Amino acid sequence: MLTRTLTKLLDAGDSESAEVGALDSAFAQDMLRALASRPRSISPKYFYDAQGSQLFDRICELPEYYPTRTELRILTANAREIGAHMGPRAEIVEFGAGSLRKIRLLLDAMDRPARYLPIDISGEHLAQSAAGLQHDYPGLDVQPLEADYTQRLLLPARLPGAGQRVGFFPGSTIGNFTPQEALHFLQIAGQVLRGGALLLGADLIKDPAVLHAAYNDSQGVTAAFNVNLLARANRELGTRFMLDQFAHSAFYNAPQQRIEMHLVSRRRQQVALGAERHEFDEGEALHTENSYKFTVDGLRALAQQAGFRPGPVWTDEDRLFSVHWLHAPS
Ligand code: AVJ
Repeated sequence: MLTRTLTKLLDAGDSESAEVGALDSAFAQDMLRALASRPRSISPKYFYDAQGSQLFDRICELPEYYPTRTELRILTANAREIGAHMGPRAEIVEFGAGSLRKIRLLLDAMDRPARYLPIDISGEHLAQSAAGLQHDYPGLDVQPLEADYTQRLLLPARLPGAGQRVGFFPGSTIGNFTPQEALHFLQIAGQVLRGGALLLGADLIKDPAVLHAAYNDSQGVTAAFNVNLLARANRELGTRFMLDQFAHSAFYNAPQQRIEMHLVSRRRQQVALGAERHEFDEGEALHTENSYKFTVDGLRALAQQAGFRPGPVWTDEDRLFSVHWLHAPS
């Protein structure tokens, strides 16, 4: 059943189409490192090629995946108040802008927003969405930036006459970082947003059964999203991962307060990357994602440690998800 779903959802990838020179890419380098290390793990940022971004959009529509729709509900219910915090002519920097649905909600509640700078690693997806947004908001200066915001943050200088610079980091993507990496990201964000603020979405600790279901949906879309990492490697790097020989595994690690996703080899097998051969034993895994969950107070403490001054917090009735206003250092 899983296999059938996977073949429906995934382009199996064809090693013939892997580009020459692709082995120099950051993805190739990190995949090589992942295959050589124990335990094997790779950054979840590589999920988001065109296909992965599409699969993620489908995850957001799943009945079990509550974060996206809950955050949208929180933003909708509090848009006026959030808009008031932003003030006139504000400039928004969005980290990891995906489909740009959430930002429209904010823009509509803001007083003459001056500029919007979406940053995303998936350039094609971003350029498309940004063009659509620019069309709908002709008075807004939209400047998409294809970049990896976990590596560096080089932003254009502030617009003359603009209001405060507000960072927007929705979706609980901060949960992909270890606590130490999250602290580091917040410190860098604090510098870029100096004198402004950060609007941050964070998923909350809750009944493990609810968390488990959100990453083990009945339609197998999350499984396909996970396996797409290997399909992408087949397409771009010429590896020949046998996609149906890897099982999606996602579970809540309570002591670490995180969902972990892994790809578990169903049998002993070899994969090739360039000149190297790597073996997976039966049951051996590639760790593909951590998705940390937070308490409201824990997140505020983390932000404070990075130099932010925590402001208002908005949550839903069931306290599934939280949205935080954090004042950046001055
Ligand atoms: C985009 C990182 C917030 O962790 O919930 C969804 C990614 N992974 N289903 C998350 C994801 C599996 C998502 N983030």
